[in-house]
Amino acid sequence: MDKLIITAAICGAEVTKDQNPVIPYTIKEIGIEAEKAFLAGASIIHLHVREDDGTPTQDSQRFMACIKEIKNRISDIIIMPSTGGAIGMTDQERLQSIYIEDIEIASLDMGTMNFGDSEIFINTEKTIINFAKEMYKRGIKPELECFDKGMIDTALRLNEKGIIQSPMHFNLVFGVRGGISATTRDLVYLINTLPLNSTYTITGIGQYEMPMAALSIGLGGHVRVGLEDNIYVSKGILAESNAQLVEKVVRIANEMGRDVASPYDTRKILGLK
Ligand code: KMH
Ligand code: ZN
Repeated sequence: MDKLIITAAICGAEVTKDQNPVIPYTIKEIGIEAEKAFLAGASIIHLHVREDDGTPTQDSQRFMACIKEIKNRISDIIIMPSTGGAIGMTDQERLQSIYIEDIEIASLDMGTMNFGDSEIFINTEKTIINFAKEMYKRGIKPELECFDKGMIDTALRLNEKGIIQSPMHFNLVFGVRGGISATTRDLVYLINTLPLNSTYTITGIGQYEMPMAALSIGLGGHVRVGLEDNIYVSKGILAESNAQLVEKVVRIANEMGRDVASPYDTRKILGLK
């Protein structure tokens, strides 16, 4: 098995300090959370950024400032900007996060879905193709965000057309209301539909974060955790930091005999430039 890549989704676009006061908003808070997550064992930071008041933004300047802050603290960490942004943002707005030098990998959302009780996360095929082409042009590997089986099928179809290149790297997300459920049955089902030469990371939302992580560690997949997906460290207890969630994954991996990947290992496993 490859070493375990741990991605920390430290900020997100939806969660707020009202829900958990340690959600980072400012450039400095984002830098500190990223550094602590790295020291705990994360090699990738999945990055959303905010204005100081918590408003989500895809502004290139703000992304650049946050990336600089993180890289000043840990020079070799891998930063994966979100191109999903927040619900309701335009495509043009969302793409700003990759109009920056030296981005190695970015998220690419593979379909439209209900997102929670009243929102729709819109990713038409035209949008996906446009984003994929832009990433290809810039030498950025897409992490294919799939919240359901049909989104994997879209990735496979665009791969056949040469719009998304092999080997593909997937993030399979379980437990968003509107997406696939967070069950062992569905996790095994989705993994079995992936091309053999692809890599995947698993994200479980809310209470499903650690159970899905443990399954992925055992099966040879990779893991994403962080406050974007889950604000609790255990039932009813708010996480004190992203690092606390990463530490939990490292403990599970240690118990299961899986080594954790450094940024160097991660670049090799994912074939990043
Ligand atoms: N904020 C969600 C609507 C991504 O980063 O690419 C979308 C999201 C996915 O977080
Ligand atoms: Zn995200």
